[in-house]
This record gives sequence, C-alpha cells and structure tokens, in this order.
Amino acid sequence: MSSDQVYGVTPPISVGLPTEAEKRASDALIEELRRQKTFESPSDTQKRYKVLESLQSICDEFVKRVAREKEPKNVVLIKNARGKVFTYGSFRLGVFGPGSDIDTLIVAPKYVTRDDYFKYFPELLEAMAPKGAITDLSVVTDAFVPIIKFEYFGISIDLIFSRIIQKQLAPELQDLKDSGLLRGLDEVELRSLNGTRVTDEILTLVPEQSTFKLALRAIKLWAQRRAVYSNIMGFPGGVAWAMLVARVCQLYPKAATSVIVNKFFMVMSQWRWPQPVLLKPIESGPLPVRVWNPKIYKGDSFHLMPIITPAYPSMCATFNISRSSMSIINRELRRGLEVSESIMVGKQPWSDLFVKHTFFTSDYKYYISVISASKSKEAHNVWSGYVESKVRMLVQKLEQHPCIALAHAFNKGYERRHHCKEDFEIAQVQDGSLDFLVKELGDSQTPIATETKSKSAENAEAATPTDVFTTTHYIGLRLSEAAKHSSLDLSYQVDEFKALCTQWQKYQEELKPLVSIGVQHVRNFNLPDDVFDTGETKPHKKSNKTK
Ligand code: 3AT
Ligand code: MN
Ligand code: MN
Repeated sequence: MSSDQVYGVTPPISVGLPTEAEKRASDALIEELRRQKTFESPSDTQKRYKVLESLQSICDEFVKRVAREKEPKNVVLIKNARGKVFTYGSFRLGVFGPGSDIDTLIVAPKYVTRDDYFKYFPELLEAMAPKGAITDLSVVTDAFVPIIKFEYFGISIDLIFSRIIQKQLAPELQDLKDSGLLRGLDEVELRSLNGTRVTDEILTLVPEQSTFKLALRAIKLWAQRRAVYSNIMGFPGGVAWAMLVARVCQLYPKAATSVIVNKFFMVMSQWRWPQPVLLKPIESGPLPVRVWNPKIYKGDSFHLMPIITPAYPSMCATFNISRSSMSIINRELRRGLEVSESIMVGKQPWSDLFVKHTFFTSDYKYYISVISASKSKEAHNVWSGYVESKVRMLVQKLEQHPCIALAHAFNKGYERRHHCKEDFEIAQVQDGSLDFLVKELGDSQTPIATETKSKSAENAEAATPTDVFTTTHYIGLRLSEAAKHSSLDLSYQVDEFKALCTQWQKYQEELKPLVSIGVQHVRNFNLPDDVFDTGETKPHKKSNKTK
C-alpha cells in the first residue's frame, strides 16, 4: 500500500494505527466469525475454483460453437474463439460463506448474442460437466438480468452473460474496468457487466482489502441477524453494505477490523442523509446512459439513503429504501453503535452484536401477512417472485395510512407446502391457513403435482390431492395515536395491492388458474410456530385485554 494515497471523496478522519487492545478486539471478532461459521473450509473453496475452471472450458467451447455456426469458413476466427468467465457478488468480494452461491458472468465476442447463450449454453453445460454434476437447472430469459441458474456439484451458480464489441476477446482482457467496453451494448448487457465492474472497483477503492473483507463479513452477519439485509424488501443488499463498509475503510485507512466495525456504526448512524455515500467522484462517461444525479433526475432526489455504485454508469443501490425501512435501519445502526462501543472497552462479547432480531417475538402486536399461493412449483417460482417484488409497494401504501406509524416488512418470506384434498382446503390455504401443512422431511415425500398446462391441472385438481405452495411475507405494524380513535381499515390499500399483483400480464395470460394472492391481519399471539426458533417464546394472548 502506498502510504500517502488518498481513497475516497474526502481526506481520512484518522490515519491512526491499531493499538494492542484494538488488535485483540479484532482477534476476538475473527474468532466469533469463525464460531458463527461464516468461513468455508479450504477444501470446499478449492471445489469452487474447480467448478470455475470447468465453466471456463465450457464457455470457450460455447463461443467456438457459435463461431463455427456463424462463420464456418473463418478458420482464424474459429481458432481464436474463446470467452471469459468473471465473478461478482460475495465470491468476488471474498466474503462468501458455506452456503453462498457463485455469481458468475460469461463475456463473449460480439458475434455471440444472448439468444445464442440461451440456446446453446444449457445443453453444452449438461453435456460437458461430469455426469450428474449439474442439477436444478433453470433458465430465466425475461428477467431484468436474464440468467441461467443451476447447481454444480451442489454449489449454486448464478450465470449471466454479456458480449462485448470485439471480434476476438483481447488476450490481455483481464478485467472489465475500461468503460469503453460498454460501447455498443444494450441495457441488458450493460446491467450484466455491471455486477463485476462494481465489485472490482470497490476492491480497488479500499486501502486494505483484508481488513475490508473481515469487517464486511461482520457487518453482513450483523445485518442478516438483525433482519436488515434484503434489497427486495427495502433494506440494503450485499453490494450496498459492502459500499458502506468500504467508505468507512477509506475514512480510517490504517484501522484494525474491530475499529472499522465500531466506526461503521458511528459514521453510518450519524450520516447526514440524503447526502449520498460515494466511494469516488461520480464519473460522466462516454455513453448516452443515465448516471445517478438528483439535480437532473427528480426520481433520484427521492432516494432517502443513497449509496452510489462507483463503476460508470453510477447508480443508486438503495432506491428501494422507504421511510419505514430507513427508521428500522437507523434504529439498528444506533443499537450496533451502543453494543460495539461496549465491546471495544471489553464490557461485552462480540456475540452480543450478532444476537437475533425480535421481529416476531416482541416488536409488534399487529402484523399483516401477504400470501402468494400456487398449485404447481413452477408457477410458484414465477408468481411468488413477482409478489415478493411488490410487497414494498404495499408497505409504502400502509406507511401513508393515518393510523399507521410504521410498517416494517420482514426481510424474507416463509415458504411452505400444503397437502389439500378438497377445493375448500385449497381456499383456506390461499387465505393463510396452516392446517394442511406438509412437514418437510428432507426432500419431497409426497409426489408433487407439477402440471403446468392449466387444463390438465384443473382436471387433476378435482380428482386427486393437490399440493399447494405458499410464500408468506410478514409486515409488522406500529399504530399511531390516530388508531386509538378509529378502527383500522386497510381494505383500500390491500385491494390496490392485490390489483397491482393481478394486473400483471403473465397472471392474466397464464398463471390465473394456478395462483392466488391473499392478505390477512395476524395478531402476534396467532403467528405460526415456524417463525420462531427453538428457545424463543411465542407471544401470549393477554386474557383480560379487550383490543
Ligand atoms: P451471498 O453470499 O450469495 O448470499 P451475495 O452478496 O453474493 O451474497 P447475491 O448472490 O444474492 O448476494 O447477489 C449478488 C449480486 O447479484 C448482487 C447484485 O448485484 C446482483 N443481484 C442479486 N439479486 C438481484 C436482483 N433481484 N436484481 C438485480 N440484481 C441482483
Ligand atoms: Mn452470491
Ligand atoms: Mn446470486
């Protein structure tokens, strides 16, 4: 590290070196991270590299195949045809754990299109990987970022694709930092390249990578335990938390891991939002693409906690954050500050920072549950994903209700499977009943009805038992003063939300006979057992209370 290089958009707050006590606190933190199983064994990590090597050869073969197809006479082109595998996400950042996927990007020369990718890659993958190695293959061509997902020797792989405008990939193409590589690409391709470009830049913008990675592991674990980790539910996701930790590393370039974690809570709990968090000045690049700028784009000025990606074209990674989720995040940052201050003076152990949230056990009396239900697994994958992406809209409508002070969506949905014999049982499940729950005993015990054509599914449903798949999201409500004087009527907000879900073209055209959306009130003492861990106490009904 060149000692006088300045990282970030301001000078550091402190360039102080760690004290012995701070080093000991870092060791204790790493010990706790180990205890909490956030590190993977070296042999499992070795397996990941083997899988990546294999993907690289499949990728080369794929490009060659397209070259042969499109330019059968061009011997030189075919000879030089190759692609390149890049990674992004937690693997690239070096903060992956035992259950992490590998987020992978394939880059190919310009004559290889996305259509080629979806046409050839899945079959080549199955053919070239060792027999039985590839499982759970699914292809999503119409997503915001189109993707092929599968497991390779049990490791989840998210595989996306982009070409770049080069006839052959330059042999010296080691990274994607050059913004010129974006020239001539469509929006989907830009988005696909973006993940790798952002993670790579983040790593170059921190003064000490090993400190950054350990601190980020701690913050990710904390955010997951406190249920403030989930882009889709209006909280920062992995990339956003990474950028916040990176910014704190810039402000304390020589500090120990323990100090970074403590200062993270200090700096972020006192941040003057909506001042954006930047890792470097925003670049205005060579292309006619939109770059985050609240002075030009009105929409950008509504971002409550803007955290801006460093790679051109810069975007806000946290546009999903709402008033309610912001107040939850701030509450957790203040708690983190309090606990970490106490840890740094030796009064508390690190394990206290990672104590589980109390969303279901004591935070709220009133909850709303959103239940997406489907009669086939395939339909459910599509439908539950869509509904999940709309839950934030319901939260925003609820926030505006005069009787609601806070609407807090839990960061993940609960997936359940139900075994129904009659139509009325299906109807009850769709309304949130757990009376027909299938206890998951390892993998599927009962055969799953996987009809996707609606006609056969309708016929099958009357005669034979149907499995119903549900995903339930819980929203905790804190009522306002106004709620004391009127009864809580959310029917308008709920109906609007349901309409939003059922207006979806895919619902209207294919899913309608197979899926449903339900919204229910749930009192804390009526929450289902499976949201509680062993050892947690479910709230009790107070016998003499009226409301
Ligand atoms: P894990 O260790 O895998 O849990 P991660 O940070 O790698 O943590 P993901 O694999 O979920 O998390 O995501 C990696 C990146 O993929 C983050 C983001 O740039 C992109 N990404 C994930 N989900 C979405 C989404 N729904 N829409 C757009 N981009 C997404
Ligand atoms: Mn990942
Ligand atoms: Mn992923």
